[in-house]
Amino acid sequence: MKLYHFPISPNSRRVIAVLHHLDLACELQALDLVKGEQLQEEFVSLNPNHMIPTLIDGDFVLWESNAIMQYLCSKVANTDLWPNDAKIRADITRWQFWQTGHFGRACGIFIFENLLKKALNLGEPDAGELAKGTESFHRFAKILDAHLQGRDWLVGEQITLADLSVGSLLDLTEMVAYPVEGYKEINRWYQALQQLPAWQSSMPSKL
Ligand SMILES: N[C@@H](CCC(=O)N[C@@H](CS)C(=O)NCC(=O)O)C(=O)O
Repeated sequence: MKLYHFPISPNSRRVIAVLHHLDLACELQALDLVKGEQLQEEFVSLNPNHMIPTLIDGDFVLWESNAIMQYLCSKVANTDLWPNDAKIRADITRWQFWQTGHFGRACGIFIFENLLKKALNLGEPDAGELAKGTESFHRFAKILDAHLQGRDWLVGEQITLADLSVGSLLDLTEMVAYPVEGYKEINRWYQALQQLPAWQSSMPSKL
């Protein structure tokens, strides 16, 4: 297998953590998004969205980080990351959709305004956009914090794909200044996630 990725991207990191946790062999091919390497014809022919992460497994090409994570888990007989139970899988998938559709979009405003604009020479952060991002971040962070009260992990008693998908967003907290201080449960849970060996070994060197 081969995975196209960008080292500091949370979307990449959550997939690489799964590869490490499951001990699956996969060649990692970094694309420099700042230089626009994802726009090369060869890559666009694999993923017309020109986005990482993108997995190649023989003649099968798969994009969308959460789909890749589920696919990787389906390669092993059994894993706590993706237990073989319909309700647990639906619950994990719920949080993965929530990450993509809601909390991740709020975080994305901070990533664009406070990190990408500078990297791509697109000007200063827009205060109005950051205010919208802050409102949206709090809306969803409150839900996450409340859910984590009295729980170690998002779904069931073990760490699952749900924790990797949602937790990876917080990797960029220092770089993009998410207003996460005061969310006691989120901070406790994110600290615990960092103890997972696969989380540590998948930490990009540039973070
Ligand atoms: N929903 C996608 C998001 C992927 C994504 O946003 N990738 C960004 C980097 S984090 C990208 O490749 N952007 C390059 C571009 O849009 O040209 C996933 O979860 O895989």
